[in-house]
Amino acid sequence: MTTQFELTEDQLAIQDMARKFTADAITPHAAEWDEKHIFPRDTIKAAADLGFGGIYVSEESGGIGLGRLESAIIMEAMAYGCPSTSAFISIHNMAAWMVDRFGSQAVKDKYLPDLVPMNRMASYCLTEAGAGSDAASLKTKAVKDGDHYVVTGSKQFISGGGENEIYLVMVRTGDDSPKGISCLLIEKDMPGVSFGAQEKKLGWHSQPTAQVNFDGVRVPVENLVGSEGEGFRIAMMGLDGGRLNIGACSLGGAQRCLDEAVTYTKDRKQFGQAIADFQATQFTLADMATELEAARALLYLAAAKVTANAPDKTRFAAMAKRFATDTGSSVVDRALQLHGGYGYLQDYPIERFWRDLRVHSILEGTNQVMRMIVGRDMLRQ
Ligand code: FAD
Ligand code: 2MC
Repeated sequence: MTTQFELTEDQLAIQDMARKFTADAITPHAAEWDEKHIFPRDTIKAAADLGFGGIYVSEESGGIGLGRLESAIIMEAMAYGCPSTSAFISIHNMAAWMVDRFGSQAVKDKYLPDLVPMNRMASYCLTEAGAGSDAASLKTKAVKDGDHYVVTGSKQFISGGGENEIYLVMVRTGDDSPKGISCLLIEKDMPGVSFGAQEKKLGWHSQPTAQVNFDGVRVPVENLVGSEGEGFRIAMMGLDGGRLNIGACSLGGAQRCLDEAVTYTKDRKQFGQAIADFQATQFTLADMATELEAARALLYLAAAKVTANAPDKTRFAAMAKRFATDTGSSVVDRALQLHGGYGYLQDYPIERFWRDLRVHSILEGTNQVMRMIVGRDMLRQ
């Protein structure tokens, strides 16, 4: 009974590789990326050299064909150094998987050889100014004209916007229902594509976020991913995995802050003793560790369900995203408190993790939407 709750030797080896990569290539630089708003393209490319640009892209398509638990383990490990960079790689993986899983052979042949090694990087474009949580109300229009779609509209808050070369865009090809939505692959250089200014954000400074605009962009019909009308389902299936990864990024960031808090409280002395010797500190650390382990257990279970295509995978992915991101932020907040005033300074990494993790409760579906998904599913049965 116990072994099913432990990582296999292969999973431990993947975790070890991701941890080593993080310690060497991410952790030493993350504070500077954050402070100077540096987008670390070379480091991201180095992650792709390990296969992390196509973690759950099939081996036939050049990916490393792993499952969602392995992906969560990798994202968690990289987030220990920089949640923002790890989450950026996660979004690329979500888009690359959608191309592999739903794209025609022609689309796969054309794009995956560059997407998997991250020679070209991909964004996922669902949100619009008027369509956030109610994503199915999106208005970006694609009208067929011969062997092209003509796309007009605007996508809001796009991670990688302006930098990435490939945009997986949910567009309206039919009626106003979710079944009127399709998924199109649009290239940065296609005439009519433009970008808004880079958003100024609380966190996630190592990656760009911008509006993406389409003004009569002519997109070849062969760039349709899936069939016409299938776009919303494809977008939601992508998010089942994306939400796991975002939750995993919160776990990794929170684990880092918990480890920092243990070290700091053993070292810092007040009232003639280490603050770790106060029972209040020990109880706080104990709660942080307990809650983090519980969130990790749920997230790994949800990841296994998404890999297995279990009937309740969407419910579990939503539960895990909600719980891991809320727990992660709460753990980081308590780590900051245990650092006292120093936790508020950029001299220590905690405030960066506090800022980076905050958005995980909002994006890839707010945590209220996660509750909506779980609640609806419970009441449906
Ligand atoms: P709204 O939907 O307007 O929500 C506002 C508030 O109302 C929230 O608290 C919400 O939970 C609540 N609310 C809404 N409806 C309900 C309801 N029915 N019941 C209860 N409460 C409700 N999107 C992309 O497509 N691609 C990206 O790459 C991407 N990257 C992002 C990066 C960043 C840094 C950020 C901040 C956002 C990004 N997003 C991206 C957009 C993100 O997914 C949306 O911000 C999110 O889905 C919420 O939409 P909204 O901001 O319009 O908020
Ligand atoms: N897998 C497969 N199909 C799904 C699905 C899933 N996970 N979720 C929904 N569907 C199907 C659903 O079955 C239905 O099809 P059918 O009518 O054939 O049964 C169709 O999609 C419509 O679903 P709903 O009726 O549930 O649609 P509704 O509009 O009521 O609500 C909701 C959907 C609220 C769950 C969705 O709009 C949502 O997730 N909103 C949050 C938006 C979001 O997550 N944005 C993230 C943007 S990306 C980002 O932030 C990044 C950083 C990249």
